[in-house]
Amino acid sequence: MPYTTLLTDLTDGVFTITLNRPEVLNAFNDPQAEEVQEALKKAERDATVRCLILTGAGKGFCAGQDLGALKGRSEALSFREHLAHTYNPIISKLRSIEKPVIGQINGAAAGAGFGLALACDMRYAAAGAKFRMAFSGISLAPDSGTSFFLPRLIGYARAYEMAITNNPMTSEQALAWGLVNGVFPVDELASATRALAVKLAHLPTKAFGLTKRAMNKAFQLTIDEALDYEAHLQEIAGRTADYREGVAAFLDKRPPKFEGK
Ligand code: T3D
Repeated sequence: MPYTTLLTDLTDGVFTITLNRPEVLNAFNDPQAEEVQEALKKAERDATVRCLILTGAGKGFCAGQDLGALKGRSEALSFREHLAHTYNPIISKLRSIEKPVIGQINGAAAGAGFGLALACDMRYAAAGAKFRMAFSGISLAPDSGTSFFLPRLIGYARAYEMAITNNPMTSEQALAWGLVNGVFPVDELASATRALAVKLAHLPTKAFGLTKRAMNKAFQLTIDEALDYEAHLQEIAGRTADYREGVAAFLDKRPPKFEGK
């Protein structure tokens, strides 16, 4: 079935998911949340996908929950259940998919849309893009992983201030605070992100996946546990075809040809 809320493209090993509800800055309704889950599962299963880009159509990245779509929502609907069926599986999948995921932040990222951006492995933003927690603006608490990622990225005091003042952060501030990896003029963002993604898609995908697994896990471990876990993952990485190719290419003094396995 074609997607109704997304555009997707797979070229040169890069799977691009574009949220496509530009009239509401790509805010999420339930179909969009379901389709993002489906697209991520497809990208995870497809071995020809070796890097992902997540972006938005039009001038916004994603404004979080579509507040207009709440009109018909039953008072009895549990927020917990709604999150369990919409944003939580998306955020979990973005962290567990063992391929690099690049957030191409073309415009405003707010609420669950901010969470989406934060769950990516790297973020490149357009000059003029802004980031806003948004939850306290409608008297909600943080969700979509924002309380997990934001203090880790910019420190507790800045994260808490951002959450309770609801002040937007510019992409320049985000760069200075390490929230994004780079900022580009708006008309250069897509080509710069794509160039990086294509490059990554031709490098050792399995090792990149294990690197993500190691760094995800390291948040919960002591140094000795982390050393042991690294050794466990190296056992896996050291048995890949790409490892053998990497060493052979180095010794032959030629560029390696990585197949992602
Ligand atoms: O289970 C649950 O439901 C709980 C889950 C919650 C998850 C959440 O995400 S809660 C947070 C929801 N999001 C927000 O509260 C964000 C509200 N929007 C904003 O703060 C700002 O609009 C932005 C920072 C995103 C962008 O600001 P700006 O100045 O660039 O644009 P704007 O003029 O405010 O908005 C442009 C249009 O998008 C405007 O419509 P119009 O007037 O042109 O027809 C605006 O109403 C619309 N829009 C923006 N955000 C949303 C939205 N429409 C629906 N839902 C939105 N979230």
